[in-house]
Amino acid sequence: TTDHTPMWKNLGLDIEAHDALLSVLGQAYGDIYLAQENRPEGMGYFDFVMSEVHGQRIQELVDAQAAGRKVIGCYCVFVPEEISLAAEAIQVGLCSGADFAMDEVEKYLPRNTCALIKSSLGFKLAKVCPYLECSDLVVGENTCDGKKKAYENLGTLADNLYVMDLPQVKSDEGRALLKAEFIRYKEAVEALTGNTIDVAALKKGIAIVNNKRKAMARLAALRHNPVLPISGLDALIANQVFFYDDPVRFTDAVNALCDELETRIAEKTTVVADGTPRILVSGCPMAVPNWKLPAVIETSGAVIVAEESCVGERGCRNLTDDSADDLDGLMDALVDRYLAIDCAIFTPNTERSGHIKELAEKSKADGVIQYTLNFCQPYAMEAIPLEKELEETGLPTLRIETDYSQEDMGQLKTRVEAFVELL
Ligand code: BJ8
Repeated sequence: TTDHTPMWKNLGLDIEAHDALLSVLGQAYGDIYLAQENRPEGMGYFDFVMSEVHGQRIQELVDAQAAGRKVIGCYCVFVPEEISLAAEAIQVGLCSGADFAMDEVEKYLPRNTCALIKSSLGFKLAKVCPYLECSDLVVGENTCDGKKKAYENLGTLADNLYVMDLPQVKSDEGRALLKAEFIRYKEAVEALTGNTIDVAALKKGIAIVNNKRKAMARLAALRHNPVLPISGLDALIANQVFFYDDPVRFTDAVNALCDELETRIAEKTTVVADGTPRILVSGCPMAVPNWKLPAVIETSGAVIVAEESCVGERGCRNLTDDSADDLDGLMDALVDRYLAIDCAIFTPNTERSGHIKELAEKSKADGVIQYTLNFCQPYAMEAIPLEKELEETGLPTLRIETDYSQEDMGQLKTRVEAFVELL
């Protein structure tokens, strides 16, 4: 294997801290992922990508930059990859799924900030994220209060932060704001890359991202089958890799995995015993390497069949209509597609409960686990009325609030096991 240390040094990473992060990550991946039995062979691709997450993929980004392309890092599924691709830029997710440098972070952010936000700042302060360090532009967005205020801090640490404003209400005015912001983003990406986005380029960007989302929809649908051909943990990895792999190569790998899953279903090859309770997980995004709750669920006698999450259905649902023949029409289509995202930062956010019920029905879920990061008000606030509504339709629901620490593992396991017993 190649020694990537010189590249990491060039990016300004703290090599010692970064080595520590990689070793924890590798250990956890082995314990949680590689320890599973009867995995589809197609997961080999994702295992490889994960093993090279800070290696080969970063080398590709650095090589692309040497050839004149730009890299854009982002934290939210509202940042339209179609526009980035249309200007030949590469868009990557900045994952924020592990605690790092928490003492340092608490010099900038209050202790009662959600783990995702703390993590994003921790990776910056500790200089351990090569994606963040190699990004030419980092895009923050005005979503929840925690994120938008934390970007003010991030802006003092990074000189390449761009903040996208987002509506909070899906009114005509909200739509106009999103459109204006997408146009401003398009212009910023054009200025960054020196490439002008024309109709053909935007159509190409839309096609690449639509194909990626179609492949994810295919994977999601295969998990609805009573013969379950893949674990929730493995599907989660595909959903996480979605954010930073090359989009075309990723789409091919997901489609190849789906071909195999179709064969598995035909041959009745399943990853779980008959009658294993099927769980839908709903709520906050699970960024790499946040595998804590899924690992608890899948070692407690249940299996995850769907994620109502931005790392999952909420992020992938809906394609962009590419039928318009002018830029304005295509931008409108993008705005329509993104404005349909049912993130809890919107008020009201009435579509979400319908989406959860529909997903529960399609995936034949026996119960819903609502996952909220501690101190995440938008999702915690929605969880209470959602629980009532879901239980009224006969869907048992468990509300979990947790963070990235391992301290509550025992307690989580006890609660999840008790819930699974009931199903
Ligand atoms: S579109 S869900 S990716 S904003 S968990 S930081 S909400 S306090 S992540 Fe999100 Fe975009 Fe919405 Fe999706 Fe705040 Fe809650 Fe933390 Fe959160």
